[in-house]
Parts: sequence; C-alpha cells; structure tokens
Amino acid sequence: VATIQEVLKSQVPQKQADLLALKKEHGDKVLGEVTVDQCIGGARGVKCMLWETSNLDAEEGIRFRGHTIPDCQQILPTFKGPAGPENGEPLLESLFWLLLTSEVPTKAEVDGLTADLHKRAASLPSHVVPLLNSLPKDMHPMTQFTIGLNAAQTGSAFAKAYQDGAPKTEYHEYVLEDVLNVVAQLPEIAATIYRNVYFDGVVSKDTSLDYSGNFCRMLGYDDKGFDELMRLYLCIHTDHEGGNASAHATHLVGSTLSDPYLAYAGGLNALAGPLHGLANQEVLGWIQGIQKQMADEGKEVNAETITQFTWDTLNAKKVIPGYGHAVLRKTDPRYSCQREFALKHMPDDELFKIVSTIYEVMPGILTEHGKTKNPYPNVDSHSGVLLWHYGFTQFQYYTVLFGVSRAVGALSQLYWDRALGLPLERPKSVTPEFIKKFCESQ
Ligand code: CMX
Repeated sequence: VATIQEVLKSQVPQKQADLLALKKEHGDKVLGEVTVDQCIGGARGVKCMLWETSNLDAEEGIRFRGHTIPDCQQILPTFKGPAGPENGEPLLESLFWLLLTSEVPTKAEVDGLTADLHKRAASLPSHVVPLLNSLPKDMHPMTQFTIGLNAAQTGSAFAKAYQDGAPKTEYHEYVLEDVLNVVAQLPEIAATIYRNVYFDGVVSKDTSLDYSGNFCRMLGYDDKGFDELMRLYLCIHTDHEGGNASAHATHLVGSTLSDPYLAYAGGLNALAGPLHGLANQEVLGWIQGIQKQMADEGKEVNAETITQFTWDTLNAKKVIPGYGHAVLRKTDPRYSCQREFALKHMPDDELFKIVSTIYEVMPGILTEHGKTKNPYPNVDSHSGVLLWHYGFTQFQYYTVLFGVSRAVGALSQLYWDRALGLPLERPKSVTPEFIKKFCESQ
C-alpha cells in the first residue's frame, strides 16, 4: 500500500515540468483586466492566484480536484469501507488524500493515512496543552486556537530545515511533514479548548477510530450519528478555492516561507471574522435572537415573524449571517448537502424547521432589499443547527470546527505552493491619486 508521501514524491517532477511548460507557452497571455471598481472593491473576480486543489463555480459551487460534493459522497472511502452513501459519509482522510494527490484513494491507503495522523498527533509539543490550560475561559475559542497553533510551531520541521540551510528544492519535503503534523495536531488543540472552556478540561482519545471519530471522542461525544455528521462537516469545509480569506491568508503568509504552522495561524485569524467563518456562530445567535423576541412578544417563529425580524436586521444596517457570497450566485451545495443530512437524520427537529422556513423566505427578502448579489444561503447557514441537534450547543465554538477542517484544504495547497516553487506574493497597490491621474489621462 502506497503512502501519501510516496504518491506525492512520484508526482512532483511532472507537475513542476507542467507548470514550467505552461509558463513558457502562455506566460505572456492576458487572463483579464482589472477595473477601478475591482481595485477598490476587494479584488472580486480578479484572476491572479494559482490554486490546485479546488475550483469554485458561481452557479455550481465547489469541486474538489474536479469532484462535486455528491461525487465525493459516491467515490471516497467511508468509515465502513467502500465508497457509497449506504456506507455513510466520506472520511476526512479520503478527501485529504484527494486534495493533496488529486487521486481517489483506496480504503487501505486511507487507513494508512489515518494511522499516520494518529501517530503524528502524539508529537504535539508538551508545552501546548499547559499553555492552553492557562488561558482565560472567556477568551474567544478562535483566539485560543491560533495561540495553540502558534505555540505548536516549535515543532516545525520546515523552520528547522530552513535554519539548517536546506536547499529550496527540498523545502516541500519538510513542508509536507509540517502539513501532516498540523492536521494531525489540530484536533487535540481544538478539543482541549472545548473541554477547558465548557467542561472539565479532560480530553480522551480513541485511535481505533478515524480522524473525525477520534476528534468526536476528544470533544466528549460518543454517538455514531454525530460521528457521521462530523465526517461530512470536516469534508465540506476543507477547501473553497484560493481567494477566500482563510485560504488566501495561508497562501500569502506561506509565500514568505513562514512555515505551515505560522501560515495556517494567519488563515485561522482570517476565518475568525464574522464575514467569513465566524458567520456560523452568528447564524445561531441570530436565530436565538428571533426565538427570544418572539417568546417575549408571545408570538410564534414562522414565515411572517421571520420576515419581520429580517427587515429589522437589515434596517439596523446589519447583514443576515449565513446568506450571500462573494463568488456563489446560487444556493451553496455545502448548504444543500447539510440540508440533505438533516432531512435524513432529523426531519422533525424544531431548529431545522426554523432554518428551513428562513430558507423559504430569505431569498425573496434579500432580493427585494436589493443589495446583495447573492440572496441564497452559504455553508454557515446550516452547520450550527446540525451540531445543535446532537447537543453541541456552544455556538461561540463553532468556527473552531471550521478551522480544523479548513487546514486540510489550505495546507494541501501550501504543500504544492512549495513543491512548485511559487514565489512571494506581492501584488501592486496604487494610491487614490494614481487612480485619478491615470484615469483622467486615458
Ligand atoms: N445581508 C445583508 N446585506 C448583505 C448580505 C447579507 N447576507 N450579503 C451582502 N450584503 C450587502 C453587502 O454588505 C453589500 O452592502 P454595501 O453595498 O452596503 O457594502 C452589498 O450587499 C453587496 O455585497 P455583495 O457583493 O453581494 O457581497 P460581498 O462579496 O461584498 O460579500 C459576504 C460577501 C459573504 C461577505 C456577504 O454576503 C455577507 O456579509 N454575508 C453575511 C455573512 C456571511 O454569511 N459570511 C459567510 C460567508 C461564507 C464563509 O466565508 O464562511
């Protein structure tokens, strides 16, 4: 059975040659132009970043190495073994393999990767958990998460190799070590925070399980339904092409040859913003806001009262969390697959019914409001209600789960950034005076 290191090693020379050939043949072609609106408006739609692992289509949504989420549910190995929905959701390790190598792994290969990750988890530096234990319980879990990951950086193989003078042709070998170690170590950092902030601080493992199952035990959940949810959750949050803030931040920081620990800590800090990953916590807060107000007013939460509450939010100049997207123009397939999961496992859940009613009315309201380019729900609109169903109600923590998953996509790409020798990222900025003068001279 091949290891992921062996598969990647065999792929690198060809990929390097392909990229060189692409540059040589097409290096001077124009991919697009940049308007003043795009320059001022957060570079929406500007094609200026290479990303291997996934691609996002505005209508169709995400493809991981060319595979949609429903494809992945059909072809990737599951906990029970063979691929296929009757055997449950894909394993995170299966998707990790696909993102890194672009190949669909066998169950034996995935099991090998699971065992490797469990082994690597034990190498979390011994000062990290005591440091996390010393943090104030009211510090936001995402802040604790980046502190934990930054602290684990003392174990970086790449940082050490760089100091020891490794040649650039070998960087990616050390980066791969770090990428695997970070992914392996994040569950313990994340679970320690959860157990510290909300419970007794005790983290128990079960390495007879897969990555997600073991993570669930570490968080303190022992429920096969929740294990399956976590497998799906961790798969769908991994990657969303390169331009989103967490992936882009990881790529940018890594381009300075910061090691994968520091680079992904940058990504986590971006994920912690309410317009990005923190939206999953905001959604639950928003729903609770409706529930409280309606309870106070002796009213039901229904299409009519949700509509009123939505207008109140919009009129207060706030966004509706979980709706809208910088690229997508249709319902996010990551939303749809979570809805499928809910319809299958919890069709009568009260909170799910509220989320469904929101879905019925929100696109119409946002369209009438007339601002957002995409009135449909994104991934964060649905994830909380599923977690809540299994008793995971600490929604201030939800973005940490997103962060465990996003590491797999952002760091798979970071491996290829170094294997392909991609340079320092350094776009050109311009002053308002420049724009004015330039445009007036046209
Ligand atoms: N509610 C109210 N207004 C919204 C909105 C929403 N959900 N989504 C967009 N708008 C507004 C924008 O704030 C903007 O208003 P201004 O012109 O006053 O600045 C206008 O509509 C145009 O925005 P857009 O081009 O449609 O959206 P952007 O690409 O600028 O932003 C996003 C995308 C996701 C930040 C935005 O839709 C948003 O704030 N959504 C709510 C937060 C959210 O769910 N984020 C999670 C996204 C997924 C993820 O990364 O995890």
